[in-house]
Amino acid sequence: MINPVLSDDVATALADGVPVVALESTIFSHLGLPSPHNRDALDRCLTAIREGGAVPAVTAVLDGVARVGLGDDEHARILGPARKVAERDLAVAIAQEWDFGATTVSASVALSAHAGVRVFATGGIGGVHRGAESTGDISADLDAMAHHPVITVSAGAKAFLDLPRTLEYLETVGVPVLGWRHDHFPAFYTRSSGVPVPHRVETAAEVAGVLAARSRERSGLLVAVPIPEADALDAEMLDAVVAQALTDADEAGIVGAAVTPFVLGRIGDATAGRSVPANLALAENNARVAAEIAVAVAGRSS
Ligand code: PSU
Ligand code: MN
Repeated sequence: MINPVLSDDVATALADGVPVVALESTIFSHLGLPSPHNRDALDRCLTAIREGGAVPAVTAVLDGVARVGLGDDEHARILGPARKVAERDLAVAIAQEWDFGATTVSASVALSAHAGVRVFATGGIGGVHRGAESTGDISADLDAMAHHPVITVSAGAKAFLDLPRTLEYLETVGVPVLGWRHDHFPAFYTRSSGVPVPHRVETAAEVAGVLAARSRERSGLLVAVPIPEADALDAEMLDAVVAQALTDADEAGIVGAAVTPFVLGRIGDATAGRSVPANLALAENNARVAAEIAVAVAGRSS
């Protein structure tokens, strides 16, 4: 079985009951954000977690080793080109000794669980894609949340997924979805998708309480945090851009993994580059909320 290597500071924190927040590496690699914004995003997330009183734990596969927590000198290694690693790919990345496998949400949640880390922050999760009724494209992120006892903190799901179906799927697999001081599932760049969240929470202590009281020992939960008001993009404009980009992608025969960068590129063009600062702001905000939750979780178990 997989046995991730922990950095010294993460191992010490876990042993001492000090709060830890895991981060994925895909969003900070070239798969997620362009340079130099990716470095900025990573610095801001690490700082937000530390200022919140928790120890950050970046997950990745480096030189064929699954890692939870990197040394400061190693963080630069996740800022470049990468091979995407979902949970099922972890085993392959290890067996084939990949230089750098960038962990997605599913891989990060799995590694967090194996390391004993209870809280994980990201930008947006993967989910049920529009048209999944014919393509079957449903992100492994959803199943990972159902099968590992980790709290995922995100600003909803990727901008162009089928959000109602994503929430239906999470209901089916038994993942509680908690709106952070908000009644609607956020839509990444915008605060509300219009789809109600099943439950709303106001405090980190409530989130820790839900984790403690869940009925399946090996299941996690999702905390949906809307992007800060000042950083949100215009919802109507975004809807139109995404719809057009998906049509264009379809007509150009762009499918699978190539769709995300194509659509994100279009959103960047249409917002005159404002989508990248929005992405950074929401990731940092999620890291801050995750640290608060990690402090509450650690407080409960001490
Ligand atoms: N959200 C984004 N951009 C991304 C991702 C999410 O706006 O690049 C990444 C995350 O790492 C997430 C992954 O876990 O995409 C989901 O990929 P897939 O749909 O292939 O499961
Ligand atoms: Mn997919």
